[in-house]
Amino acid sequence: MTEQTPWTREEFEAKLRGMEKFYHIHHPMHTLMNEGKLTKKQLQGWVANRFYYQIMIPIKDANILANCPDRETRALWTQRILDHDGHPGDPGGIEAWIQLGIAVGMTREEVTSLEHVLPGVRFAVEAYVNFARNSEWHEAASSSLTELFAPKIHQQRLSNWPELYPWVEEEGYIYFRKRLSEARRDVEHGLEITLDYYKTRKEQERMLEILKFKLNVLWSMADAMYMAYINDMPPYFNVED
Ligand code: AHQ
Repeated sequence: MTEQTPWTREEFEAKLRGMEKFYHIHHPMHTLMNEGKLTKKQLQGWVANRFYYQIMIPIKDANILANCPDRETRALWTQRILDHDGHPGDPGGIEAWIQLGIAVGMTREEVTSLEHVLPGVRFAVEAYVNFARNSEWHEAASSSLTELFAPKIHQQRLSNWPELYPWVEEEGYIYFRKRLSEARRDVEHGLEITLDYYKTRKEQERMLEILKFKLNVLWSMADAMYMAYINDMPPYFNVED
């Protein structure tokens, strides 16, 4: 069978952006959230579970750094870890997410204890970290490109929550504001790595599979939260103590 012609850079980027329909902004967990239909408890559950994703992002990125021999790439990629872990002058995204937890009515300890993290969320996040740990660094780096679609979901929260969830304290918005610009910068770098690396059509198709894997990670996290907090069916809900 003859090798199919590779997509041009523009066609390849359009194929990647065409995956937006699988993004978790379309998951009922997020559509209910964006319609103001979550209770305080359900929103707290989402924040507490997403905290596990947030604290594992720097671990994921450190694995990419460990696998990446290219100094220039590492120098840029290191910024992602600083953005989350913080550095002098910026307490970082993980601290901002704890502020979000407090802003929705939890204590710092309730968030950082990970007591609310659901098995399905833990498994999905760990699948992402293990993918980064065990993959060739370009493939791991390009799996972050679900963030092509992230600015819209951050903007949605910033625009809609104040009216939908007026009880959320102002500090809760720090993370989403911070992430708006960081995600755009990260996507620029991630896209450049991706469009440069996958040359043949087969490699380009492989990248679409990698992006679908990461979209599945985000969708599965939302599935676990929907079961527990919307269907009121947390793990083992029907098992007698
Ligand atoms: O807050 C998010 C974040 O820091 C990251 C890092 C990036 C990655 O390396 O995979 N992806 C990501 C995402 C964040 N927020 C999610 C959201 O819905 O708030 C979106 C998520 C992503 O699109 O991958």
